[in-house]
Amino acid sequence: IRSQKNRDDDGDVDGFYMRKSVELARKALGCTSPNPLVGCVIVKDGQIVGQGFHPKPGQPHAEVFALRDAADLAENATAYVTLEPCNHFGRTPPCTEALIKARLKKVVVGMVDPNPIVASKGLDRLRGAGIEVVVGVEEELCKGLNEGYIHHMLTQKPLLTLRYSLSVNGNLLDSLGSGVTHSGGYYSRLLQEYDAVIISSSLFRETISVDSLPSSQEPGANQPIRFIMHRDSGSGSSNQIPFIIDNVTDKMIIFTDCTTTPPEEAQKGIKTVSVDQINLDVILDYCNRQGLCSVLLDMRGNFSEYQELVKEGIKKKYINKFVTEILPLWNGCNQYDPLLPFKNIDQGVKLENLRPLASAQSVVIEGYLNF
Ligand code: AOF
Ligand code: ZN
Repeated sequence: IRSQKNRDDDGDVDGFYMRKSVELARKALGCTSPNPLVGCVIVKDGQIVGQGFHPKPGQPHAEVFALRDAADLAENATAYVTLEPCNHFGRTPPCTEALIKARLKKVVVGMVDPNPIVASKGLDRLRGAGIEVVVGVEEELCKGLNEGYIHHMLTQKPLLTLRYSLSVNGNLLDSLGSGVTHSGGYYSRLLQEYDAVIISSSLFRETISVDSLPSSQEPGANQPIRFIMHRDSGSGSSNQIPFIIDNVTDKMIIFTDCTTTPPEEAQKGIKTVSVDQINLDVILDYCNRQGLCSVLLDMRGNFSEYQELVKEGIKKKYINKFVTEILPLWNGCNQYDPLLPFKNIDQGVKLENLRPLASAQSVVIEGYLNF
């Protein structure tokens, strides 16, 4: 009776506990970068006796929290971990040694760690110590936890996602409206997952305040760094950033191609990066130097503001993921310019692994490119 309580109806015991571990891992959503989200449960005689997740860099790994929770009950138990246990001394000691010391009988792993200093060495170490190891349980779910981390580990580049919202008649929306940005909504949860978000300064009128920046509404959310691109208007009248900034936040950086940056007092402590030309090479290079694993290109308002970045992103294969949100709105004829007309369907760039999601507010299509 006891063991039946902790399994799905179809008897998929390993899948059941791995999904529990994924749920635990998600508790630290937005807090672990550049480290991955990792969850772990320890199961003995059909009962969960220990649980843990990795809360943030520098803190112990998921397995360590779960082992502490299980204490002596870990002996002869099975551990379910969403990511291969590490076998190296980083900021924390190796989890493999902790699992061996606690005398686990079996370790079930969601996915191999793409980190080259781990990459199956953790599995080998456990097997070498006589522990039974199973790999690849709920692998897709576990990979979905850490798209940015995996992509960054394998390519040394951040995952770049292009996001935008359309009316049903194919017009790009500028403001999303509170019906879409609310807590628990797709946009709010998406923002929480990214290390940085790129937007154009044209989104703001005269003042940028912390409140007007893209922000996740999830309770206690760790906000992404906001990259604001500000292009020289070319009018020649001013070469300064023409907006006032209220409420300084360290989670905001202005990229500008204005020939002169404003005096320091006008910047009000906001970090400004002056570049010859605003492009993805510059932005992604900056991300790499900061160790950022994921960036959201949040395309809103006037498509022409983003056109060059999108063109560059597709041509140089920098854009890895598309998130297209369609709102149940028809915006009246001639009010907005539609996106560029699609002339030849065979010449389109094809997305893969499509994931359609629907809610009462919108329909979202996630798809991958160069991933
Ligand atoms: C695990 N469980 O919960 C995490 C793992 O600097 P450190 O010591 O935190 O090491 C970071 C690396 O450890 C990270 O890149 C990844 O390979 C692994 N993270 N491993 O078994 C965890 N967070
Ligand atoms: Zn570890």
